[in-house]
Amino acid sequence: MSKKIITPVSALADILPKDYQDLVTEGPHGKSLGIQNLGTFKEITEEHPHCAGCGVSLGVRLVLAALPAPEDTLIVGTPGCSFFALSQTSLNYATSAFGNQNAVASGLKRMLKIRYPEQIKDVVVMVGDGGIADIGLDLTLHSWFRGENITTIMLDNEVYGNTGGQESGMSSQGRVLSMAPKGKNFPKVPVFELARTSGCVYGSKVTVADPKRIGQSVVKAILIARKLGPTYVQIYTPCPTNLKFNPSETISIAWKAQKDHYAFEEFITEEAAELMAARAAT
Ligand SMILES: Cc1ncc(C[n+]2csc(CCOP(=O)(O)OP(=O)(O)O)c2C)c(N)n1
Ligand code: SF4
Ligand SMILES: [Mg+2]
Repeated sequence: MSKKIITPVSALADILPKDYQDLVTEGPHGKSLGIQNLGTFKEITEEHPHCAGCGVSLGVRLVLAALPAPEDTLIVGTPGCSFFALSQTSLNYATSAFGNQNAVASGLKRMLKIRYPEQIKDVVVMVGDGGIADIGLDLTLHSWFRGENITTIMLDNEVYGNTGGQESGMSSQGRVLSMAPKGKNFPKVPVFELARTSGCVYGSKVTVADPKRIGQSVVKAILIARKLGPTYVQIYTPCPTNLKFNPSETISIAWKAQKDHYAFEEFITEEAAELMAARAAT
């Protein structure tokens, strides 16, 4: 969505809602803003229908604030809680049948390269853990094997939040859930490790308790995907409703997870590291 597309014709300018006008004048489109500037600009997503304290909505907010070029970004989603916030943003957004997101994103990225040969269009998949680690795992892995220039972001709340608490491949072993009353009997699917061995040239594992690292990871992942190949960011976004904790504890739960099973991890190929170093030097 370029700034030109959202700018109203002068006849409509004063009858459009203030929120819309603010987006045109104070939004991040076409500006060099990031997570460090939150609070100083009109955000791409502000209202959402998520539960109080939802880690997924916080993850969505932080990722969107970090996008290096929101006006030239296409987000690809799939059913799941993130869908509700993403479909209400002032951003290009395409949805897919559950689990098909990386196949759809691959096609859209290829089409955008042909349609806009002189422009960079970032294609970013942003979906839940179930969408990637379960039903969409084959299509995700194959997009990585093929070396598609797309970024995949998992919002990992370790449960099927949207459908009432079924076990996900990313739920921790032993986790009891509304619809997994005996507890999960196998460990988290190692998607982060699979990303490393399946063709991703950059990967990062972070939590919503660390916005700065989310910002850095998202920027690196998108810039590297433009030039070199698939990248992956896995964000722990705990769900108070299904993991049954108080909504005010989301950040402290994520903080604790960082010291336990969700410590920060990052991998980067030599070529991608050189690309980032060259960019930092300019
Ligand atoms: C093909 C298909 N199977 C199942 C569903 C039902 N469904 C919608 S969302 C969802 C689970 C989403 O879980 P996750 O990806 O972890 O996202 P969350 O809601 O936790 O953010 C399921 C099973 C569907 N929409 N389409
Ligand atoms: S069910 Fe969980 S993930 Fe879904 S909106 Fe509510 S808190 Fe967020
Ligand atoms: Mg989930």
